[in-house]
Amino acid sequence: MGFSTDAIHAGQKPDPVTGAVITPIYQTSTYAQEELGKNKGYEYGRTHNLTRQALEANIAALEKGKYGIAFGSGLAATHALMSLVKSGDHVVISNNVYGGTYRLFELVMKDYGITFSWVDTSNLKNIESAIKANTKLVYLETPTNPMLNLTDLAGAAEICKRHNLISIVDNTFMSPYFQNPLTLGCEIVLHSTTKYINGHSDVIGGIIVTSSDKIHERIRYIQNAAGGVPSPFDCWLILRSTKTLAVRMERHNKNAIELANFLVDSKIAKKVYYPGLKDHPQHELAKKQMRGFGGMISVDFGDIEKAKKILKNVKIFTLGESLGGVESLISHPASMTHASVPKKERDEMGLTESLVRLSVGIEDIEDLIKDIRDALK
Ligand code: P1T
Repeated sequence: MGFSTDAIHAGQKPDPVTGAVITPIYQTSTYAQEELGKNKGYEYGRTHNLTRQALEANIAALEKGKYGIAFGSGLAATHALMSLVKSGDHVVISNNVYGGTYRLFELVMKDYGITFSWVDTSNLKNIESAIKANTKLVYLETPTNPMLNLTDLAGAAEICKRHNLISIVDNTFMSPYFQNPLTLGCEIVLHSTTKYINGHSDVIGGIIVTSSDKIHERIRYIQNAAGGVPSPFDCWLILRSTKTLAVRMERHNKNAIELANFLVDSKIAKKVYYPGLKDHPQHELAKKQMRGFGGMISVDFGDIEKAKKILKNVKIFTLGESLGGVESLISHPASMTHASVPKKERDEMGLTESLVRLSVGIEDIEDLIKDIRDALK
């Protein structure tokens, strides 16, 4: 099936009781059992929920995976993946990831005896040379938040297979519409469904997709044992949103390409980071492994005062955390999403105090360009 057909139909059948075309919100914590040991396969809401199952099957289909396992946030999903390692194990990870992922690993998981090597995974040699005897996972984010660095996923997957390591890809920035890491040989995909997948800035959620029976079994067990599940209503909202993911992503992509070109041509910024620009160091890789360039742009204004001015004066872009919604957002990674990352490490990757991140929404592009231009006047 094509992407949009799957987005609209996968995981969803008319409700057997009423024929309702839309999967109902099974807002229940428990299920009536017929007699001791006899039930309809549904016992307790943390373990089984039909709205959640529909969402999991839907996103699994979009990511070309066998299984989806949904969580109450992207970070809850990332935390569940940590059940694949134990004290003494080592993880190789992209040096630029979402600041909350950094915080979870460096400031929480390290206390459990897990060690991390933060390397620039855009150079595959750095992955290979960071691998140790106790390495178990390679955790990649591509494109990265907020520097938009890419990792060659087919190349990274090959290294992981050769060393018998599990490859994990945070695919939040691309959404399954523009990139499918499993088809490039990676083993696990993670999304903050809060972002493009839900796309309307009204839900916090996460999901893990894999085709490995063994990984699925373990993560499914953790989903129930630790219990970080999303609510049925949130599952329903996300399921409603995936139906329009393709049209939304096309528009995010189109608007972001235009805005990135405007930012370059108008010379109002010192540097524009966007994989769709020809001068992005991995533009060719972007064309190879992605089907679009996405809606995220980072802009270094080279001057904190100029960055502050734009953050304060924009009227259509909203100053706020998060990304991937239909409305445009603007943020200051150094003091917001990446405040937990030490300044030295931020500076090393170009995440300066004058860097501003744009989540380009699906409004009229003329209005978005005018908003940025007017904000600097
Ligand atoms: O916020 P949550 O649903 O828990 O997702 C965490 C997460 C994971 N991965 C990536 C790439 C992310 O960008 C995020 C969350 N990011 C933001 C809130 C942000 O503004 O960048």
